[in-house]
Amino acid sequence: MSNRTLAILKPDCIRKNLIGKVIAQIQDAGFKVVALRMVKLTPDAAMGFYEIHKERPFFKDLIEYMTSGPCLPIALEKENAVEDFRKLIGATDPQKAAEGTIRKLYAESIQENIVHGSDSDENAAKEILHFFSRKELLENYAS
Ligand code: IDP
Ligand code: MG
Repeated sequence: MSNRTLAILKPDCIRKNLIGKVIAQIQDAGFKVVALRMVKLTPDAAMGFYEIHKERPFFKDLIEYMTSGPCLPIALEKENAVEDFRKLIGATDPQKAAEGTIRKLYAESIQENIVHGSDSDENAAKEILHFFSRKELLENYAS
């Protein structure tokens, strides 16, 4: 799945009514939507997803933020998906993000930064399966 990545439009993206604009920017950059769903994460689901950060000082706030409203996971496909998507979204801290990136354009703070993007092919594969079944990924791929 090295041509795939997982995006999540985070709760601030949904609250700010930016779903359309952000997905348009993603598609204009050449990504194909393979699967998409709106979900309200439970604390357990958010903690599982961000397990790697559980010792970090911002972990509790991150879980509160990610469970503060619905979010929208999207499985995306493109050659070099992981790296190209990280470029498209920009640095974690919007103040450090390059001009024109999604986080630079729309993010409020290092925490409320609009969008998630997988950081490696290995994590992309795991993260996609966190939200979408193999069956639906296969069906969507065939369509
Ligand atoms: P990434 O989303 O750019 O990969 P990570 O370091 O994996 O950044 O952090 C996961 C998420 O945790 C970030 O997107 C952001 O929402 C939040 N976060 C990261 N660093 C901080 C911080 O220093 N303060 C508050 N929240 C943070
Ligand atoms: Mg990360």
